[in-house]
Amino acid sequence: MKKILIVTAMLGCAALFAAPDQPGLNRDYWTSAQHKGDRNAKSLVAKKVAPTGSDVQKTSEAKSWTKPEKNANWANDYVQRMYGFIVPDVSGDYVFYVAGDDSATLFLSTDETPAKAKAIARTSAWTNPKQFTKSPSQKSAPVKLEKGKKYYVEAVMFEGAGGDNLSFAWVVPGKKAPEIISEKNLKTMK
Ligand SMILES: [Ca+2]
Ligand SMILES: [Ca+2]
Repeated sequence: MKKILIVTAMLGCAALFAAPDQPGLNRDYWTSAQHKGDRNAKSLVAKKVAPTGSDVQKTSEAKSWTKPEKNANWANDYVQRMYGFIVPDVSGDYVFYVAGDDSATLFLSTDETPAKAKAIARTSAWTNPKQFTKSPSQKSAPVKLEKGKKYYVEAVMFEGAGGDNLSFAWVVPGKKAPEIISEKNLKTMK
């Protein structure tokens, strides 16, 4: 019982305080006061523009930074990214999908090095939350992953107005449908 309480307390903290190797992904977001018209999260990181806020997301589906029960439509004119590591349970070929509004891109590295990450899927047109099949570009080519190995992953998006959301998914070897990646296969970077 005590152990359960401690684990619950740790997961509670993970939602508020980032630390390396916790279940989930880091998330940074920039509202208009910070991004000042630069709608590219990669560019904001390169320029070391401090995010408006940072937190930890439990899965590969981003939630509102003010209302964690909401998976969409929580603000206008902002940029965000989710990043960290995926750790597969089984070795084999994985296919990834990304969805977002207004647009989103998914990057994956060949190991835990962020610098080796390459864009593997993107959508330039808005999608509904977890709508992974609106355009073919949202789907990656098959990627060979080894079980237990850490791979740096990063999903970026920007929102102008109207609806907004961000998520990515994988199809694990032997399955057909894209699944949101759960916290057991995700690790924070910081
Ligand atoms: Ca919006
Ligand atoms: Ca939008």
